[in-house]
Amino acid sequence: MLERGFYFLVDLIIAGTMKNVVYAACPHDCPDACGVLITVENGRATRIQGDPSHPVTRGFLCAKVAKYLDRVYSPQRVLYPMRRVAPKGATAQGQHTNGPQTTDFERITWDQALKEITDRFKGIAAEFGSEAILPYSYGGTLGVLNAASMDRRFFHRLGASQLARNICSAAGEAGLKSVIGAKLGTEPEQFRHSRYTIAWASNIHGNNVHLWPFIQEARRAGAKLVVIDPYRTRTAACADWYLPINPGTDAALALGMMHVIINEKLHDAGYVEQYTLGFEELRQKVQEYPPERVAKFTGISVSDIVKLAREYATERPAVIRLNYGVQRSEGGGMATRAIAMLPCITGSWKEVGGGLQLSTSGAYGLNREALERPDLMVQSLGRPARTVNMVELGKALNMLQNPPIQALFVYNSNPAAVCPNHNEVVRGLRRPDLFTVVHEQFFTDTTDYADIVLPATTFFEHKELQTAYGHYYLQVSHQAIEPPGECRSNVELFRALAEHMGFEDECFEESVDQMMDAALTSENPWLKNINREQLEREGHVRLCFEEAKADSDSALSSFFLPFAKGNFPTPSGKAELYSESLKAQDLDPVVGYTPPSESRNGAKSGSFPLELLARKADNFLNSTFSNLPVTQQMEEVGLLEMNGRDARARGIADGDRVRVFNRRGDILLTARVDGAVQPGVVSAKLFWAKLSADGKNINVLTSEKLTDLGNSATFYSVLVEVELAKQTS
Ligand SMILES: Nc1nc2c(c(=O)[nH]1)N[C@H]1C(S)=C(S)[C@@H](COP(=O)(O)OP(=O)(O)OC[C@H]3O[C@@H](n4cnc5c(=O)[nH]c(N)nc54)[C@H](O)[C@@H]3O)O[C@H]1N2
Ligand SMILES: Nc1nc2c(c(=O)[nH]1)N[C@H]1C(S)=C(S)[C@@H](COP(=O)(O)OP(=O)(O)OC[C@H]3O[C@@H](n4cnc5c(=O)[nH]c(N)nc54)[C@H](O)[C@@H]3O)O[C@H]1N2
Ligand SMILES: [Mo]
Repeated sequence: MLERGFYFLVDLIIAGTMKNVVYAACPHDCPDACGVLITVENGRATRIQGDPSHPVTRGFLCAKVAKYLDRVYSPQRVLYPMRRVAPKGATAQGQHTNGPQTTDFERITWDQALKEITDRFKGIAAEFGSEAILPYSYGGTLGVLNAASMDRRFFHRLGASQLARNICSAAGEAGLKSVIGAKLGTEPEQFRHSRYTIAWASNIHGNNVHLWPFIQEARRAGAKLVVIDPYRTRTAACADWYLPINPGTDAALALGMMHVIINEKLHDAGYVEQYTLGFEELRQKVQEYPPERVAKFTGISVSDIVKLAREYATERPAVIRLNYGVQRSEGGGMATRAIAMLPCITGSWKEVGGGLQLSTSGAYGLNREALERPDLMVQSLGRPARTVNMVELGKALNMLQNPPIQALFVYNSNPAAVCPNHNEVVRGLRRPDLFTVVHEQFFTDTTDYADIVLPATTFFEHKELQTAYGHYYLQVSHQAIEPPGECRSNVELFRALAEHMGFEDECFEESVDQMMDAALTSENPWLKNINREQLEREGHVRLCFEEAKADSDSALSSFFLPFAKGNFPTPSGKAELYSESLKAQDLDPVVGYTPPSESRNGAKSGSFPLELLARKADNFLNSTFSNLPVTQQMEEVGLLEMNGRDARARGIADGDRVRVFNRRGDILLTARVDGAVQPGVVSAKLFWAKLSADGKNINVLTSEKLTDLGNSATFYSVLVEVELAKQTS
């Protein structure tokens, strides 16, 4: 049944055509979480546009979502449950499955699929214990319900292994929270009031494009934009000042800046005194990082370090847009921690257009317990089920014992493309005794190893509640069209699986609306006056900050300044420049820079001389969108970008086929000598393995090594060598 809400902007009947506009919210893994308007004519979506009334979307969409009708109506979509009838992986002809016309699978009914899956699960649980079953999900949709609700209830009740969802942001989260206590930051609307913006590891044009108009507005009023990134992004190309930095050295740069700021007394002594803890320890620590030493690590000159520090501390208000690129590095937690200290010592949290944004997601405070029901967790071994880090999937599938993983249930993710150490992941996925289920919209790299593929809806086809990690609006996304074929949402899939398992708990019967109401029933004061009916009527609603801080200065009351008067939700209630909890973990309680072992400054620098940035593409979203012709047209794939000096030293010219390799694997790419990277750094983009010329993916080169804080992935601490590819006739 179509679960439409009440929010139709237009409802027209023109010459027998039923036309309406439905409010929805883009659920893809992006900070912008756009409000979108979908025009539906006679049951078919005919147009998508950004909602002009959404204060951050402001009427435009990114290039990929603007073409979303091509995704929804793609002939490549998975439409029916399918069962594997050919061996896993490449078929005999070396062909991979990339469409419903596959001969690798046969169509089955939903009932057959659900029965087969639950029979296998029951058998595995009886023989090995239910911990032998591993769910695997990440950011396919960030919709509140379809990302984490019925699925979690199901796996808790089943007693499956738990998944540490650390592939993206865990190091940054740990670093940020160690200083300011929460994932809160400057709202995008305030960037227009900034006089000095640092985009630090932040490819705003590519990954966060709805922030860009605010920055441009500020620049038209005279503000300066500085970009710190080892890759010359489109954002860097547009900046007033671009500082290429050696990968993984950001903690050193931030410490060097603080060296200048503190020693030149450019910090805000009043703010520091009232609202921070450990300034004296920090003052001592930064003495180890004079600009002369920092310049050697970072590749940024002494004069530039000094200038950056002085400008940042004196041009007011100054804001930092920090993004997650900085924490995909072995020392990423400490790097985030060091950068997060900057606005705390300059006191820029006090100012409209000041502060820092890494994420805003901590503001929502939805009732996750009600959604996920951790209380249902079956403790078959007298303790909570073990936790497997999703970054270490290769290790888990190949080496984990007691019990070994016997079943893998993938949804909202494409691990055969996005996981580090791809060769090991694929080795595990090929195991004949592993039972793999994949719930997907498309036949991805991962479905090539699935025993059962199940068809998933897109956000056009289900109702959802949507938060954001780059702004402070909550949205309801309405269902615009009927699901094609037999697609089911994640919520409906896990509801059906629970029924087939014989789980009788009432929560498996809750409707989507009931779950939304439960999510909104929370202690969080910022949600106090927001209910589903309002969201359904209005589409997007700003969190209620004004109400919660009625005592603050009236001039500031329309802006959200979470730390203007301290109020850091840390153990001490202050910004922690010194952290007892880091000390308890045997980590530097202040902050420090440790060169990544896989870097030119690091212990393994001799073995492979070049640092690889295994980056995201501006026109894909991780591996999503990389299979659609309409988005492929916008993105050149299969390139290794390198500096002229490194190319010449290896006899490589622009356009040559090159082999990029390290101990973990190798991949063939085409050299592009374009000035995007400095000497010593090379860069390549994430893409589906099976669509690449050699069937490989850049993650053959990345490692399962974890970050210093948060046990996150280290996609940007990778050493490689490059050589001309041997000619094959
Ligand atoms: N178009 C598009 N948008 C996306 C995504 C996508 O794939 N494509 N991905 C989404 C996801 S999953 C996320 S998590 C968000 C946030 O994603 P981000 O973390 O912002 O994205 P990245 O591209 O990983 O990193 C940002 C920038 O950091 C740079 N960088 C890499 N290493 C270093 C370093 O050591 N120091 C510094 N200073 N910079 C470094 C990279 O070159 C890159 O330009 O974006 C989301 N938005
Ligand atoms: N080399 C390298 N690797 C990386 C990164 C990098 O920068 N470089 N970035 C890392 C980061 S930051 C992240 S967040 C991860 C992302 O890892 P993933 O979250 O796995 O990201 P995607 O590649 O976008 O795959 C999501 C899949 O979910 C599917 N999907 C979408 N909506 C739904 C739905 O409603 N239901 C179901 N069942 N499926 C759905 C999509 O079709 C898509 O195939 O990748 C990481 N991997
Ligand atoms: Mo991510």
